[in-house]
Amino acid sequence: SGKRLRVLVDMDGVLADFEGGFLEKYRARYPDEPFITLDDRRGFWVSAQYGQLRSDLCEKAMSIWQSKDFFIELQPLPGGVEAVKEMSKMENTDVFICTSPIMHYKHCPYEKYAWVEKHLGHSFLEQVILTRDKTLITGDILIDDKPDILGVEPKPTWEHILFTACHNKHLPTSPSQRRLLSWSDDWRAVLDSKRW
Ligand code: DGP
Repeated sequence: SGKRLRVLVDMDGVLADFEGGFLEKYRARYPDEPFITLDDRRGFWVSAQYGQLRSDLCEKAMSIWQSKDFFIELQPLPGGVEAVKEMSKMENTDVFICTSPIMHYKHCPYEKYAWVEKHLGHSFLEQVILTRDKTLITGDILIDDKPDILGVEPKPTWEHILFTACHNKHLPTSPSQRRLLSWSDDWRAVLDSKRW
């Protein structure tokens, strides 16, 4: 009862397999260059870790997600599309996909909309929020794999639920930080904990 619950769901690393798609295309394009297995990924920024491996690999990494068809061809992560469809049908629940496009804008924003249309349907385009600053968006919950979500608003309205990914699974979680280990984890309980 009372007001509606507003859930913000990140796209890359939560609904779409950015890390898996990146590694596959990086290895196909640069078969003779070293790479970082998903098990060895540390830190949110892929290009930073590749740059530490060898400085010129930073740009090579960036060339992958700046390429046409990178974002549209990302595979859905297990259970994500189903979970979003289910929560959007729940009573008193509004779901938005809240995603930050890369600044190389030639393909990414278009392909993010196309991905949502392909996997969630045309009408779900109403629920897409593209923003580089998620602190400006009001909501009760933000499900996101980025450990530090910062912006101009010092006190965002949402509670950040850290979605486990290869790059954040080893991070010690502060006692106040809640996690979703995957879409098999109890996301319904997380939503229910915020209802009133
Ligand atoms: P979001 O998951 O909504 O916070 O969006 C972050 C985007 O940045 C997502 O498309 C993944 C991408 N990304 C990952 N690593 C790097 C990186 O090293 N550099 C840049 N520019 N983007 C990255």
